[in-house]
Amino acid sequence: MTRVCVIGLGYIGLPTAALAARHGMRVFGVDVNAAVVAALNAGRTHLHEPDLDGLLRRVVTEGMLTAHATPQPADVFIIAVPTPLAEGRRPMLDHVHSAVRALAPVLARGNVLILESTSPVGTTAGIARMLAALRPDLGVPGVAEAPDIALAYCPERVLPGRIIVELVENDRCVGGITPACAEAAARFYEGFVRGEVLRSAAATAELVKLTENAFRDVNIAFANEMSLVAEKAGVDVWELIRLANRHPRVNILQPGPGVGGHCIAVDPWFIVDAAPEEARLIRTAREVNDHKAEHVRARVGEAARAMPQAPITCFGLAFKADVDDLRESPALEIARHLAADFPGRLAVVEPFVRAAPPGLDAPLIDLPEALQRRGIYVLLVDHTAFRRVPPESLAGRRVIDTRGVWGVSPGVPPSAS
Ligand code: SAJ
Repeated sequence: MTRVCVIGLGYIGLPTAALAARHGMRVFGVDVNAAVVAALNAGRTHLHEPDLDGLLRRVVTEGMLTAHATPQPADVFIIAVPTPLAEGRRPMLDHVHSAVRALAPVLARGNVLILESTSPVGTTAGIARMLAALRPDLGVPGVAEAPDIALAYCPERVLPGRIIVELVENDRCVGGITPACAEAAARFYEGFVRGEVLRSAAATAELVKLTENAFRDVNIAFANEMSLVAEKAGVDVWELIRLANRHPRVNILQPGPGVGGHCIAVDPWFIVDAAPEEARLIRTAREVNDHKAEHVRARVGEAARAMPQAPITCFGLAFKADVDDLRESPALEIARHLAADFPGRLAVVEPFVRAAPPGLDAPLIDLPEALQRRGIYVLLVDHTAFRRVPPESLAGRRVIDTRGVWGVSPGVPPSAS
């Protein structure tokens, strides 16, 4: 039976561990957070993700998945730890490096080590050099002529909310330090992935991941920029995009209050950091998307000053529809600023959150209560519950709809909304 050790039990590591266990592998999950380890051993998860709960309970009960504080001997090691932005928008690789130091002592001949964390080009090659220093007794690919282990990079590309489905269905790109490394890592994924597993080099696979998210960021920036252009021209941006998209080779994404989440709002900076002169469009797209949140805040500010007694209600804090994830959320940032700019006037409705997050000085109310309020409505997240709000509940309110779900466009003059 293949033994797998997954280091980092977050949104990627935990579902991957559960799926591998479900496919007959003996999995050891490792996390530095003792609460995560304890919860997992009790069959519980700290994440909200469709289908994950039942899957976990099953593999934990069967004894196929156990959680640990430190790496355990295994055949395949997967590193799935966060790589956030550090000071100066530089990639922070400390968690990856700690994981490598933690697993190095238990690494053995014949093992496969796969990095899944989003990483700048050269990170996997850097791990090879680290391992060569930490384990001089092992032949490390890229360093030794006759490698004893395989080392590869394989980015995840799953969409939060669809993680379990996409882990199985999506194609994977596996980049090895050598072709033999790619082959060994690809065979592991072929144990549970129904999509195609494509072999490449480590540096290419690292850049593939960054490219995918930068591509999406640039495309969303185009939509956000057009929303500003349309607003200035007094044109309904949603109708504009709907009509432009009837062209057979045009497919514009949707504008919003900015771009959030721990991936798309972060990863393009890894490219800019490595190629600041070359990545001009990618940098500008990031700036356009960040600016959109400031624009929304300014626009709500204008309305709030024009209606000095009016209560303000923000609909949504999450970074996107129907998730509870607040990381890098432009909605949360906008709400925080509005609460500070207009003390005592703001209330927030976010069905996916139980208590107001730190730094948000405004009461969290439920949807029926929110719809009793008058004044200014700011739609920040296109949650399904908000889509179902009947038009009559909006009557007489000043509506600023950043997602186009209530049929009210920022391009339409205020009197019409
Ligand atoms: N957004 C818009 N307009 C759109 C689409 C998205 O404003 O038309 C906003 C969302 O509201 C959100 C942000 O962009 O704030 C990102 O949302 P998303 O649904 O585009 O992506 P994520 O962050 O949930 O997941 C992305 C995915 N990457 C791509 O689609 C290229 C996913 O496949 C990756 O696995 C994930 O990043 C990751 O982990 O890197």
